[in-house]
Amino acid sequence: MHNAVTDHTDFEGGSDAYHRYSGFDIIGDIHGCGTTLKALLERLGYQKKAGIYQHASRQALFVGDVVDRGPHIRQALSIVYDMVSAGHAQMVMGNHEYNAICYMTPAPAESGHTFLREHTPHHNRLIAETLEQFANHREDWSDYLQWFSELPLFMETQAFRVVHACWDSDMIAQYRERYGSNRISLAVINESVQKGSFASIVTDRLMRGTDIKLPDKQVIRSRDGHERRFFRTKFWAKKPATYADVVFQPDPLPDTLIERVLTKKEKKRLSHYGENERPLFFGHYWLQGRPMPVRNNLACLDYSAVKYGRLVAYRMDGEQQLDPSKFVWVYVNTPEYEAMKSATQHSDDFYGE
Ligand SMILES: [Mn+2]
Repeated sequence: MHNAVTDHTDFEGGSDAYHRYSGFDIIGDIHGCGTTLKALLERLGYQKKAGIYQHASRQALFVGDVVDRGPHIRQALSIVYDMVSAGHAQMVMGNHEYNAICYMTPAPAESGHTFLREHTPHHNRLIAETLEQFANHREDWSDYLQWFSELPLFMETQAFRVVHACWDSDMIAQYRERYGSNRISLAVINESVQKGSFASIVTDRLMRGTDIKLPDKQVIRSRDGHERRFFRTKFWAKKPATYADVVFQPDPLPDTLIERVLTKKEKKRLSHYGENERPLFFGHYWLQGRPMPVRNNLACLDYSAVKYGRLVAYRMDGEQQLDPSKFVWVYVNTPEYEAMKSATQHSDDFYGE
């Protein structure tokens, strides 16, 4: 049997991947939802053999952001890491893995900083659960950091592409030319903390996407209480004219801004992924509701698992028009719902006797 994936020879994850696998399951942001990850892998037909989840004919591709926020970060990391090590999965870096390295790495003495990512109250809060859960597993944590520091930033086959937040063809071409690889490295990370450097621009674009600064020093407060001076934007809008044409985030813009006309300078900040390009899979954007393609060739797989949303996968077999029926997901229930469910089950058992 031939299909678009198995026929191609330029898979960046290693030349044997396309021979061994007839399809790929691309999985969204996990953020420490380790139990839900197990449930999703099982639903996708992966089985644990010799302690490692695997599928006879498919490979899992993770879009990054395995760490931070959730209750089972170590479990999630160990599942993903073991799968990647054994060749049953690959992963691109998310901004949370990148932040973790920078947070943990001492800054050069002459920089005037202590760490590559400053330990501000906001940054401390974002990584708190990860550090807490690794408090008694420091060696494991430093092994994972070492692994993060060499992850791919982007991946492509001739049939599809994967990146954490935004595919920018020009920047990716430049990245390959400059660093000769699709992977990050400590050298790139050290360069990336220097404002204005190519490494800082490209890591920010690929792992955080594009955004626009709110005019007149305005601030919006997001649902989780953060004050934001920027809003996240689409990287696929065709000839956008107003803020409404580009906004892409769970928090709506205030009515006073939504119809605001984009300036030339703001348009320059945007990026454009064409309608005829091969399908692209990404995470990052905290979507809600029923998973579906953003467009025929675009699928965001982040459906806010750690905020009691869904952990989502897309089963990719090389099709060039994404199929809404190929999303698979597992709900993350609130503790209250779980308690209610087990109470119901208990009474069912009781009446069944
Ligand atoms: Mn994320």
